[in-house]
Amino acid sequence: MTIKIYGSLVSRATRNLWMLEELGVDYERIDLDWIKQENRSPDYLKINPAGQVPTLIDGDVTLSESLGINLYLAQKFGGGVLWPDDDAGQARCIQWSVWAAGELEPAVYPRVYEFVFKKAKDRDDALIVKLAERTLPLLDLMEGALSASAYLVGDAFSVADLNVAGVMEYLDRSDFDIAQWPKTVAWYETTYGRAANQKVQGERAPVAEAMLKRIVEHSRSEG
Ligand SMILES: N[C@@H](CCC(=O)N[C@@H](CS)C(=O)NCC(=O)O)C(=O)O
Repeated sequence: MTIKIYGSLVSRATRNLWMLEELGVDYERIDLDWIKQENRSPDYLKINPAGQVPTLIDGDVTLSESLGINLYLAQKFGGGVLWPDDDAGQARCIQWSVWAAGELEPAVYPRVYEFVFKKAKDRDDALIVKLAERTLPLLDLMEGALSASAYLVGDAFSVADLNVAGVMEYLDRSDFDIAQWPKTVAWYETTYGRAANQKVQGERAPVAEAMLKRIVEHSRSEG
């Protein structure tokens, strides 16, 4: 049965689309219109009670949380490649993914809110400074890890890299210059530039501007 991913190209579902492209696994993407509240329909709430995207359905497995979905996909389809064979490597993939969701995302996602969703005059400058202060030690940590090995878990690309880069993308989208962390810059360029992700980003680009404009106008009209 084909895997289903609920979520548009302008949502965290792109992290899962990237993973599915890496794995060469067939999937069907189902877009939900957030402005029309399709993510709050009774049918959708049955599969994701939080009313959020992405959600994955793979046979009788229904999962939410983009980075958790990627761990599942790597474990199921990426053995020896995106999912290391050894317990220690697998544990470190989980560690970096939990770090991306619990430490990195709270520091970098609110920047997107300030830079993409708000008008320049309405930005909260104090918050932007606070977020930058919170981000610096996280980038130092990554730089340290990437000074020891080419990728986050040893010398091969894994789900750890995909999950962390999928969150770091928010820095890219919110004017945050990472030049002072050269190993991280090189790693990000190689990782984010992978063909599988470029395919997803290539599909996203033509629809993103119009979709974001609509979302931003809606969120501004809601105050
Ligand atoms: N931690 C969740 C966050 C999911 C999330 O916030 N998704 C957004 C779209 S990217 C959403 O569904 N927003 C609609 C809402 O919260 O009502 C994940 O990584 O999957």
